[in-house]
Amino acid sequence: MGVLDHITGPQDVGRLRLSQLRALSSELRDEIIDVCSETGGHLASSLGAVELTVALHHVYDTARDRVVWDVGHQTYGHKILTGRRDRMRSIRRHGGLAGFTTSSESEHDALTVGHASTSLAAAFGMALARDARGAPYEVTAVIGDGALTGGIALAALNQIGHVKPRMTIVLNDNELSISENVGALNAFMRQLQVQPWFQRAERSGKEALGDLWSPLAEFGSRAKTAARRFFDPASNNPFLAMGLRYVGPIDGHDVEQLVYYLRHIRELEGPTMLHIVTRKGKGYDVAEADPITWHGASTFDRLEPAAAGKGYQWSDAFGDAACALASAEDRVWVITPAMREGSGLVRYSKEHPQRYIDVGIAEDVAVTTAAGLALRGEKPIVAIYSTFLQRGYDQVIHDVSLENLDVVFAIDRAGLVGGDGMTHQGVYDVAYLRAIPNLSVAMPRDVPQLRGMLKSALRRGGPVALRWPRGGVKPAPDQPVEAWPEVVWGTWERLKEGDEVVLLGFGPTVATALAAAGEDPRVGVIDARFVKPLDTEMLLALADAGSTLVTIEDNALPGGLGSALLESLADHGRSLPVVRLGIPDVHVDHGDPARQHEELGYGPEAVRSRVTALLEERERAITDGGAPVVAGRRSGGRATTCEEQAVEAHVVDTPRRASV
Ligand code: HTL
Ligand code: MG
Repeated sequence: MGVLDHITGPQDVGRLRLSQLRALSSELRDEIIDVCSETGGHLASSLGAVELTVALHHVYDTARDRVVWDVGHQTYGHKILTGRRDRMRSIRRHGGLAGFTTSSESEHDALTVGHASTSLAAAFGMALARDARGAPYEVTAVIGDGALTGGIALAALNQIGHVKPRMTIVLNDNELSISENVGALNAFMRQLQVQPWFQRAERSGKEALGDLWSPLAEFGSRAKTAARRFFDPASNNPFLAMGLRYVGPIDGHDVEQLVYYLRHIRELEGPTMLHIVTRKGKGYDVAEADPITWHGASTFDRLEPAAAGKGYQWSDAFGDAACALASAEDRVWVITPAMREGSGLVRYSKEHPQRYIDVGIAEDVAVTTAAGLALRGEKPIVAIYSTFLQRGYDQVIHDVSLENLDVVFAIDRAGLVGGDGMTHQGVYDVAYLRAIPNLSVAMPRDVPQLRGMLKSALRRGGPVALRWPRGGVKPAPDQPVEAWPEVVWGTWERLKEGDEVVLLGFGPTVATALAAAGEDPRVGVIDARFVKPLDTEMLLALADAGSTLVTIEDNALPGGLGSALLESLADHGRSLPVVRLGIPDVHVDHGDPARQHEELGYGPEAVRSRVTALLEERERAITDGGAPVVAGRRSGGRATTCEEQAVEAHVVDTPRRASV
């Protein structure tokens, strides 16, 4: 049995001798590789944080102290050490552990998280709460160099350096966000590492730190002097300038050294930043060699690892279309907030480097930069995930919509996203965008339509949000931009005749509708590709026909396509049975989207049985000479609205927190 086998919880890590920590780190690393090979997940970041994880659990009691991990994607080691080792193989899967820290999962998870850059403000708040109550616990935030590019992180630093609560900030610097990290701060951090001192330290570890490796009592002042000495001139260090005590950079893979620093910083008043340098993917050759590919791994063979090919994705279709549009029109730009790979922009970034900007994990900056470009006549596309555009909401309204600017939002990962779970679900954008004046919101059902919508959006101008899901799509043959058919703005498309029950799909749920309708002549299918502007003409024609409408959408029902229809019908004084299928008012956990669609009542099987029930109800109503059917209940008798089903299957139980 190794050291890891004796760890039943983090308290056991605290009891280990310093000399055992290295062995524990190496076993932990091995376990993470093993787990990820079976489950996939955030391998490279978790490997890079192994020694830090062990050191934090050696120094802190995470049941009492608060260790706030930013993003939470680097915490596989933390989960293994905090009583979840036997459930690791369920991570990111239906009913299993979450991929990020989640407070309902463990008392050792200080924050429910998944979006970047929140750790500093959250830890700052916790430190304020602690001090207000005179409570005896420590607060430590762990933030990556990528996450530090986010405005919320920088603004929190500004506060922390001003108020100066006692807290530790570990800056885990591996030079990478998902792709190469960007920005001036990043360049500054690179400068630090070419200091002769740092290179010596890398070579010979603690020896080079000679005078820093000093008795406890002297640590604070010595660290300050030492830090000053390393950087020339010291006042150039932005962290010092922001009012933090700064220590580093140190080797983040030397676990003993990490323990030493963390222990001594714990004794200091005020906020201290410990800057550690780590290697993403550390200890697993392929991941170290290509940490960008191995940032988020699919399952792999440990001994012969190969990154799994994904096939043609919606993101690729967008990236290819963006390349073509930028070649055809020299005012087209693409802006990404740190998601070059995920948004399908690797090729674009190489072909059009002059009109490609990665602004870092700063969605707000992405949107307002686009506004600036558009104000000067350029045609920017903001390529952004649905879940991350939430960070740029005010900017969409205040900076883009008010000016009615020519900005296209290319929204990826719209819908349920699978393993990333509730922090990353792309299900709110329809609701939050529909309310914004000037903005159009549409969703293509295939690649030709994606091309047509992008092209039409750029030609017609004004703000446009186009969205597509995570996952694969059938590629379309290459065609010059001129040959891409444009889309008549605000129109739907009738794909199948039938007017008793009419299914309205949106993007990928058009296929669901077609599958559910089958050959039944009573069931019609419409591609409701614009949720704004709505095709009112077609909608009113459906009202005239007295159809029962079923909207199917892979997004939140409140404020979604179905809601839009009902609002419009009400505004036109029409009343029609409308069944809204989609995601009710709950957070949906990680899992397999296809299975979740069925459970939530809008997968092909669920829709098919719903349609059968609706047709029967219509029949009964006609035989009984009754009023038109107001559907919303299954024929089984028990009221099973979407909300009730979802509450059964999907409620994420977030316990109320006790006072501490
Ligand atoms: N935008 C926001 C607001 N949150 C997240 N999580 C992302 C984008 C996507 N994202 C990640 S992990 C990550 C990004 C950009 C890179 C973070 O870099 P950092 O950590 O240096 O902080 P490292 O990966 O260990 O180097 C996820 O969605 C998981
Ligand atoms: Mg990083």
